[in-house]
Amino acid sequence: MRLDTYSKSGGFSLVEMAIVLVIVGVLLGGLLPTISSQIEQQRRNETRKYINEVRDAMLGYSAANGSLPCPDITNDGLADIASAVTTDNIPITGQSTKKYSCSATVGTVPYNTLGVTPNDSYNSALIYAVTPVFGERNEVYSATGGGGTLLSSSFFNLSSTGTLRICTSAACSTNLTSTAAAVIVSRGANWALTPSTDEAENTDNDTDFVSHDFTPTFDDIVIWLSPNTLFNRMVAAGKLP
Ligand SMILES: [Ca+2]
Ligand SMILES: [Ca+2]
Ligand SMILES: [Ca+2]
Repeated sequence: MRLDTYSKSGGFSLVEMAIVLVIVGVLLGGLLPTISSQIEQQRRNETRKYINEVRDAMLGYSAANGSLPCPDITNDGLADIASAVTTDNIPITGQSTKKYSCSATVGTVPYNTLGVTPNDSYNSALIYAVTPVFGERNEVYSATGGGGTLLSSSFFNLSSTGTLRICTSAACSTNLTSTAAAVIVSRGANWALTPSTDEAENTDNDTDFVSHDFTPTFDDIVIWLSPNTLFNRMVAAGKLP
C-alpha cells in the first residue's frame, strides 16, 4: 500500500475539504458571539460616556442659565419652551410676572441647545425628562401685561423638589429616588422583539422610570440628576445663595 497518494495528487480531497470547513465553522461559531458581545459592551461603554457628557452639559447649562434646559419634543435638538403666561399684579400691584415653562415634561435631550452630539451609540436621541419647576423661568416686569421693563428673573431655588421617580421595576414597589430633578435614558440596542414592562416604563412619557442591571429583556441605561447635585453646582456657580 502506498502512503504518498496525497502528495502525488497535489490537492485536497473532498473529505479533507469538508473536515477543514467543519473546523472553521466551529471556530467561527464559537468566536462570533464573543465578538458581537464585545461590540455590544463597547457600545454600552460609549453610551455611558455620552450620557455623562450630556449630564455635565446640563449642569453647565443650568449654571449659566439658572434652569435646566427643556426637553426637545420636535426632534430638532432644540429645547421647547411654551408661550409665557402673564399674571398681572404679581408680585406687587402694577407689576406683572411672565412665567416660561417647558412645553413638555418628557421628550429627548436638546442636543443643539446643549452643544453635544445628537445620538447615543445606537443612533438614537436620549430620552430626557425634567421636573417642571427645574425648567421654569419667571420674569417680573414693571408694568402689567408684561409691559414696562424687566425687573428680575427667577428660577428654581433651594427648596424646589424633584418629582421624577426611578424604580427598580415597572411595578415600582421599590424606588431608588422619588425626587429626581431630571432623568436621561438611552434605550440601548433594543434587540428584544417585544419590550419588557420595565423597558416600556421608560418610553411611556410619564414621570416614572426604571433602572436596573442589564438583563435579557432590559438593556436601557438610565441616569438621573438629584436636586442636591444641581443645587451644589448652582451654589458653586454663584447662582443660588
Ligand atoms: Ca425642539
Ligand atoms: Ca432598551
Ligand atoms: Ca414611565
